[in-house]
Amino acid sequence: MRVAALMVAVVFTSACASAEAPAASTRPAASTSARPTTATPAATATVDERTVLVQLGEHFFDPSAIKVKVGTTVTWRNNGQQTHDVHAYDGSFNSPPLGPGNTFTFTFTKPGLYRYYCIPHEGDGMIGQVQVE
Ligand SMILES: [Cu+2]
Repeated sequence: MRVAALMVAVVFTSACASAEAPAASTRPAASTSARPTTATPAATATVDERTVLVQLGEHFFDPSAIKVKVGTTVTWRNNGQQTHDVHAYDGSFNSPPLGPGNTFTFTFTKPGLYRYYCIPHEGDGMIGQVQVE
């Protein structure tokens, strides 16, 4: 079920990227190189890509734990029906409230373990972490 949701997330992201291409451009809108790549839903997914997608749902982050290299940009996308947000416990990053379909991105420039949570749903276990190496 979650795999299907992840695939949907990638499709949505691609469609979004195309829709945001400059209208005046005469070039084909085929720039898929920056498309976020989803990680396998392991306990801690190790990802080599420069851009990683984490989806938000009710009430979880998926994948909830990822391991990335310094310089990686993580995009959180709310694929749920409720409003969620993304806040680092150490204050490294704070998203505004994210309605359904909205995204938040942050580029990790320093190694470390970044634990984060969703303010309304922290009590429901909506927490995650990014290990940056
Ligand atoms: Cu939430």
